Amino acid sequence: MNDENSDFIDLEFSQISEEKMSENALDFFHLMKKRRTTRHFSKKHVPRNLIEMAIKTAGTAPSGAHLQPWTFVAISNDDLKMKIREAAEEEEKKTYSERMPEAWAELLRPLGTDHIKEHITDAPWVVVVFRQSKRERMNGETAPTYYSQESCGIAIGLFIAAIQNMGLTTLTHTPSPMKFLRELLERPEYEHAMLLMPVGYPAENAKVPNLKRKSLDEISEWFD
Ligand code: IYR
Repeated sequence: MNDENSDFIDLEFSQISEEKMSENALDFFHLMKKRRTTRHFSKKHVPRNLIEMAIKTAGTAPSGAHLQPWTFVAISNDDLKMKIREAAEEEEKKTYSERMPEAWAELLRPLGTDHIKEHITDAPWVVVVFRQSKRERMNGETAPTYYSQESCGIAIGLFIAAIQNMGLTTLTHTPSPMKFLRELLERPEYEHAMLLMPVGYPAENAKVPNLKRKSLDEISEWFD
């Protein structure tokens, strides 16, 4: 702790009762339990400051060596959203019709996904998350980042929770391959698009597949 390179400050922490913890835990669980992935978005306007808050929340995520290896690109421009949609649909058309093996396709059929991506142009915002695989050292050399997949995955989880908490909805869309996003959004070669998330209100008659989530028993093992 007294290393000369370190700069430590006191942790901000306010203790709450276990009763309050249980109440908070239950409230948050109920909030997140209601989160669903719909592909049907309304075109209703969403102010930029809400997207900024979701990105700021995502930016609180822990990251490997605190490198914060993420760039969130937020797009509300209609022309750009249309270009992204066209490029995504072109790739996805090939994925769905030629590249996807049957073992994969059989799982997607009940989810009703296909290569048509209206959500990219319907939603007022599209947020694309880029993972930085490299960084610049103080001396100007290029060096790797560490655990960038894990770090970005955690940040995306916080982004999704922030969107749910503010009363909006988002969809985790993975147009594949995603290289076109780096080109369209003019990101450097060491940034890799990870996920495209339309954000907005659900359409009035938005539908979701009738899915069941695994129970606690099914997803956990305990050594009490
Ligand atoms: N990338 C495609 C296909 C797709 C893949 C999985 I795994 C999904 O859970 C849903 C879709 C797409 O985004 O449509």
